[in-house]
Amino acid sequence: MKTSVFSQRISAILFLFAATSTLPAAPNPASHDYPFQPVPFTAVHLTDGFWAPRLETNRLTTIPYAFGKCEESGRMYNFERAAAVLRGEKITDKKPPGYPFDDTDPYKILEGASYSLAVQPDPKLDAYLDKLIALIASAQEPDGYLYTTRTIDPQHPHEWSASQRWVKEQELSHELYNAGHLFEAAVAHYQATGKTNLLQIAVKEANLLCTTFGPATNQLHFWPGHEIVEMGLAKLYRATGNVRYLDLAKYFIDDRGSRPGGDDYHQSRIPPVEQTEAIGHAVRAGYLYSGMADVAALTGDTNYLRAIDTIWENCVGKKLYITGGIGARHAGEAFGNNYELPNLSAYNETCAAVANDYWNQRLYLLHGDAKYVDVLERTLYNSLLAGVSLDGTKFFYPNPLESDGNYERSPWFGCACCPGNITRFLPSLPGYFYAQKNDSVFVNLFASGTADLKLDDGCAIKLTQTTRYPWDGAVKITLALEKKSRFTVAVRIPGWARNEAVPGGLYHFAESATSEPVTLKVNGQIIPIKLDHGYVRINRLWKNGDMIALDLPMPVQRVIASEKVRADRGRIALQRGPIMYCAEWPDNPIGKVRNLVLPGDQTFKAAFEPSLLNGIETISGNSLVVTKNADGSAMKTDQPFKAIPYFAWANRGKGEMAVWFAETSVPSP
Ligand code: FUB
Ligand code: ZN
Repeated sequence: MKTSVFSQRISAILFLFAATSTLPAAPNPASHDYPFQPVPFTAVHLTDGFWAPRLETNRLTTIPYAFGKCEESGRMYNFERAAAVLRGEKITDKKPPGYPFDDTDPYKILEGASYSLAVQPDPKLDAYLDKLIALIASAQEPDGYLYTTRTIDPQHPHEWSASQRWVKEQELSHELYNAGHLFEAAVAHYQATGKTNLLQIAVKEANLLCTTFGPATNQLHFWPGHEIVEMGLAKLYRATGNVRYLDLAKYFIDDRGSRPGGDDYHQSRIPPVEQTEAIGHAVRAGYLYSGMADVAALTGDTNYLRAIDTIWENCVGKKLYITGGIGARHAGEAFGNNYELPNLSAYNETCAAVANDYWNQRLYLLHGDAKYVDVLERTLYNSLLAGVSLDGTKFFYPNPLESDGNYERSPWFGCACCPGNITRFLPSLPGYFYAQKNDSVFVNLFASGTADLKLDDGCAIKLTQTTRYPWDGAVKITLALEKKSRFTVAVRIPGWARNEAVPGGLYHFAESATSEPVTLKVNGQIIPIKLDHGYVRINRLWKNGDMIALDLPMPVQRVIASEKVRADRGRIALQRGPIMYCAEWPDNPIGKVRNLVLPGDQTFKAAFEPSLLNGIETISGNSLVVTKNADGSAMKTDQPFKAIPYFAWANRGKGEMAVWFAETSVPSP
C-alpha cells in the first residue's frame, strides 16, 4: 500500500517524540512567530514568462547538474569514505576534502530539490534524494556528529579543523555551518515529502548540539564561526516543536561577542544586540541578521529587532550596491566602510545576495513594511539572478558592476557555496510573492500565476495575476472567492514607481526621469494612491470575479548615487522597472563600454527583443565616446548605445561590461 503523506507525518511525529525527551505530544506550530506570514511557495504557482522558465531551468538543469558536480568532485565520495570508516572498514584514501564545508553543497542542492519536489512530483528525483539521504545517514557518527572530514580521519581532518571536535569552530572548521545547512535541508525535505529520513539525521545532530553547547558549566561556551545554524535551528524548532532548538539558536546569538577577542569578520567584537553597522564577512552577517530575525519573531525579543533594524538602515543607506548586492571587498569577502562601493572590484558574492534576500524577507515579515520588499526585489532581479547563467550551468561567485573583459562565469568552483545557494533559493521564490496578516492579503511581487489562500473566516481565495512584469508594469489581479467576503488586499507600490530608488536615499532618480503616475483600479473604478507602509490597502466586500488593475509606468530612469560614493561620482546608471541595466561588449561598437558617456539630456528607448538572451527588454540611445587625437586633443564621437539587463550579462563570452556611465566627458574630481 502506498504510504500517504498523512501517515508519514504521523510516523514523523512518533519518531520525533521518541527521539527527544522534551518534545510536546505533537509538533506545535510556534505560538509566537512572524506577524506577517508568507503564503507558502507550495500555494503559489508561477506561470509567467520570466520566472517560470528560470525555475524550470533550475529544476531540470541546475539541480541535476549540481548534483553531478558534487559526484564528480568527490563530495558524495566523502560521505562514502566516512561511512566506510564507521562500518569499521580500513580505507586507504584519507585525503581531506577540498574544504571542510564541502558536505554543505549536497545539503543545499537537496534543499532546493525538495522545494522543487513539493511543487512538481518527480519519482526519479525523489528516489535519488532517498539514496543520498541514506548515504548521509551512513556517515553520521552514533552520537549524531556529522562532518565527513573528521570521520574519515579523526586525527588528521582538513587543516582548518583540529584533531578534536569543535576546537577550531571559531576559526574555520565550519562544523556548525555544516549542521545549519543540514537542518535547513532536512526541514525542506520533510515539508516537501512528509518523510522523516533526513529530519531524523538532523534531529540527532541537533540533540547533540543541544547537549554540547550552552551556558551550563559542563557545556561548551561557543558561538559559531559561520552563522546559519541559528536559522536552521529555528526551522527545526518550527518543524518539531522542540524548544531546545530555539533556545540553542538564541544561545548562539547571545554568546557571540560576549567575550573579549572577537572581531569584525565574525561579527563578534561586541554582542549582536549592540551592533549598529553591517560588518565583516557579508554572508556570515546576512545569515546572522536573518537568524536574529527568526529568533526575534519566535520569542518576541525586541532587542534583536532594534539591532537588526539599525544595522539595516546602515546597510541600505550606506553599503548597498544599486544591484542590491552587498559585501564590497574581496579581502575577507566583507562589507567595506560606509560608501565604499567600487564597481570593477566589487565582490558582491552571490551567497551574500541570497542572504540579503533572506534578511529583507524576514524584516518584512516582522514589520509588514514594503521598503524591505523594495530591497528584496532589487537584489532578486539584479545581484542574485546574475549569479547563474541563462542556461543554468554557469555561475558567478563575485558579481562586479564593471568588467575589463577578464571575468567570466564558471561551470563550478572549488568552494562551491554560490551554485548551491542559487539551487535552493530559486524554487522557494514563489513563497516571496504574497503574505497574510489577519484579514489582509499582501501582494508583494508581480508575475503571472496563481495563489491559493484562506482568510481568517475560512473563505478560500484564488488570486490570479496576469502581467508581463518585469518588462511591463501593467498587472491584473483577479479574485476567485467561494463567497462574498470583506477583507483587505494590500497592493505594494514599488519604491521605483514612486521616485524612490532605494529607501534611505543612497541612490536617487534624476529629476528628468519623474515618472507618470501609478494607477490602481478595482473593476474599472480608480482607487486613490494613499500609501500605508508602501501599500495601497483596498478594504471592501469582495466578490467572485473582482479585478484589480495596477499600472506601474516603466520609463527608463537615470539613477544617481550619493556624492559620498566616490566610485559613482559624475556617473549615472539606468533602471527600468525593477531591472538594472548594463552595457555589454557585443551590443556596442568595437566592444568598448567602459569609456561611454551618456549625456543627461537624451531620451532612451526600450524595446523587447524576443530572440536576444532568451527574450529581454533592451534600452537604446546615444552615447558619446571620447578618444584622443594624435596631437593629444580630445575627440568626441557620437555612437549608438545599447544596454541589457544586468542579470543577463556574461552569457555571450568574455568582454567589457559597465553599469555606471560618465554623464559628461569632463572627468569628475
Ligand atoms: O565559508 C563558507 C562559504 O564559503 C562562505 O559563506 C562563502 O563566503 C565562502 O567563503
Ligand atoms: Zn557563495
